[in-house]
Amino acid sequence: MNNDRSRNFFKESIQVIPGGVNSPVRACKSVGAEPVFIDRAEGARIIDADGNEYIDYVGSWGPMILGHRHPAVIEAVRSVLSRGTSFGAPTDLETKLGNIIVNAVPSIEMVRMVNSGTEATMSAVRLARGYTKRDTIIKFDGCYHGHADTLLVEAGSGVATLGIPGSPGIPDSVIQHTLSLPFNDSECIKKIFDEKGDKTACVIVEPVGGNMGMVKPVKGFLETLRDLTEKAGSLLIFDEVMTGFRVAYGGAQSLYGITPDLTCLGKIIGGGLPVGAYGGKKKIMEHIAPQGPVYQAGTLSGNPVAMAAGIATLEELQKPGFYDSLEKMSARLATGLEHAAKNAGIKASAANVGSMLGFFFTDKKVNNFEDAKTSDTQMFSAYYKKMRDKGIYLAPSQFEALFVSAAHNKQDIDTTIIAAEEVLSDMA
Ligand code: KE4
Repeated sequence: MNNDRSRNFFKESIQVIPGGVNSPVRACKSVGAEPVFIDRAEGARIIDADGNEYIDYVGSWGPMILGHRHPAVIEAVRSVLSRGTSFGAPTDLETKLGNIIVNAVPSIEMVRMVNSGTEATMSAVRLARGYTKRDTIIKFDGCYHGHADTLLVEAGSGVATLGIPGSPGIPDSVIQHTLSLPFNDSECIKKIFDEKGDKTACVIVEPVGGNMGMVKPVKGFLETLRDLTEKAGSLLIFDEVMTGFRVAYGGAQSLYGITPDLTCLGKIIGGGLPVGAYGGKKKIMEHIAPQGPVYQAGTLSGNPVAMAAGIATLEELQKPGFYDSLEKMSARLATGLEHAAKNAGIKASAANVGSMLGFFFTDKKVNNFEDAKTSDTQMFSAYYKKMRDKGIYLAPSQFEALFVSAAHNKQDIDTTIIAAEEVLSDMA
């Protein structure tokens, strides 16, 4: 595969951008590869600067659930562009997207738009602390909630990929109130709540782990979080930046029947443009400025072009049968990958929740970050590079999820499975 143009672009970008990328995991450092620079994308495919075409399972890390350049999204963006790009004043598009979200997500009665998932979780935690007047926050090892100081502790995603403990530049005084516990360990958090429940502002959790690879909640775990926080007067925050509108139209909370106090969203609700959001019960959200005293602001929050892309995307998701066919395609892929590994005699497991998939190079049942870290990351690196050479574009990290879009068809899935069979038997 010729990557000359990408290689030259990378030589240039590393002169002016740290690591040559604007988000660390894109540098493909942990898999010992160089990034390909993308020229364009269409449907389930992306095409790089050298004209190489790939079936895309990154989907811009989640937003592209419809596939790239969906006509409805492109048309909606074009229509707004004919009237302007940003006004710094309210537009009815923000109310329209807000209403779609309120009607879709069980826990959300009121919602604030921001520009990223990081802003959403950072603001939700500040709101929880302001509302409860408590300082302690609890997260889970391997869960990643963006790069706000208070949450960059034992995080997943790029932090796990690069194997860095957290980050320099965050004073102990800032994270002294942040506890990170093992995901899926109900006994552990029960003990912590016995000691600290009445000091805990919130528990923030990815209801399906997506930043340590894909890790499902074990039976009773989410229910325990709901029960403990309810009794202690703490808030339960579901970080659905990845799972929101991904695993179901109402997100993981609708799938598992748990109603959190606050929900963070991002990715899909922007349809590929920068949008995050946080929302929840009116009595909590009314504490947000200018209605209440908890401050949060943003120059481009609710940007009309981004709102239009989000509205067009969510309206497509409302179409009957959308999630059923996505689930079928995703399950087909997960089963195919698992069989490919088994037939090659390679220790690996695959699973999906809706169109969010995980593929671990370990035969251990993966219920938490420690389990995930038993995966053979060397095997993953070889797999990543060989699959990319066969035109399959995967996330360049064992600690990320894969995403299937509505644009992926049976042929794409079967091509991917065949590529995996060839690569894995070659690696065995
Ligand atoms: P952003 O600030 O990147 O929009 O969202 C942060 C975030 C918050 N919560 C969850 C559950 C997330 O998955 C994310 C961001 N996800 C990563 C990939 N797993 C974004 C990709 C990247 O960092 O480049």
